[in-house]
Amino acid sequence: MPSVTKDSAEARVPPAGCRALAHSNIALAKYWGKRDIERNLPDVPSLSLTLAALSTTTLVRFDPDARADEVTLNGAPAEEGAAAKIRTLLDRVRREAGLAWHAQVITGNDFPTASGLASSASGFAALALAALGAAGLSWPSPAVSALARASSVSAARSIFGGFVALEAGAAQAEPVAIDTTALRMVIAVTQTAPKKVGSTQGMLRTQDTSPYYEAWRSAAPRIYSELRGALARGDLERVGEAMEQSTLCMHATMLAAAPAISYFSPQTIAAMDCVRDLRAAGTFAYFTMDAGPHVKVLTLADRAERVRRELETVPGVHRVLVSAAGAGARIVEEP
Ligand code: 2P0
Repeated sequence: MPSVTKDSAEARVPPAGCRALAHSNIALAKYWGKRDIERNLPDVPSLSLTLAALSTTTLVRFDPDARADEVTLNGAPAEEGAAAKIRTLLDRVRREAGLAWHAQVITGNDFPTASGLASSASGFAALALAALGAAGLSWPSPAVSALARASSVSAARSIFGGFVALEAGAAQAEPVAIDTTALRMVIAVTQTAPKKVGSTQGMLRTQDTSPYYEAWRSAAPRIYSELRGALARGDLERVGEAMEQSTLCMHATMLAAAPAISYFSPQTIAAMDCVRDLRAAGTFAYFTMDAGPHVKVLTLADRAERVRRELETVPGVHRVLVSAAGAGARIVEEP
């Protein structure tokens, strides 16, 4: 039977476990590339907006009678790759808590998993917070962010709400205190199948083989600084321009990898054109795409419905979501 390795550990473990909720985030200035693969540190700075409309809820319960870690994702046993990453995070928490019990993990997304809607960001943020709580540990947010980052760099940012920055080489993200109430992210969902090349694999291949990686590595910090400065000045047009340049530079870098990595579908291109047309007609709207075909559009609260209606007319767009900025990851009671 598993045993407790520190005298006090057992007493702190809540028998009912701990449930946490984290929102996904979309980077305006993108992260793509690792400075330190072992420690999972980012090679370039990134800046994101946490989104209220996309969330993961995760329950973790350490159980003295469990014979193995059990992971349920959206109602079914998790596939081995995801389960192994989850066990690695649980092992870190067990070491910190001096606990040897196995855990039950029950996690669910309210949006399609692993399709480029940043499920690993909200997933590992919720898991980090729930696992610490279930082990009886209460850590400050920067330390929770570092734990989440060790599993998935973008998850470091989902610990915080609103705008969030993660510097190149940094262990944890930090909140950027800028008002988000006037902004919305409109998300055109173009498909729901899991992506063909995972983010980690995609960025490592890009680093190893793309002749444009060095250009990306030097451009990304400049774009990040420009975007962050424009945000602080309230120059939203400049924010939007920098945001589009960041995503297009990132995708250009990976298109030049060998073999090429291409996340765009015909619908992606059509939705980008739709956003450009909206802008030409005077509507504030700028796009960004991640490791998937969906198009996320930064706009203003009073323009969001118009942007949604236009995106709904793009052939191949299945569904359009409108999201305000979300809060940071938190412990929740029953779902
Ligand atoms: C981002 N993405 O800044 C970028 C833009 C996707 C495109 O962070 O290897 O799941 O687990 O650290 O965080 C997705 O990559 O990668 C990502 P790992 P992660 O949001």
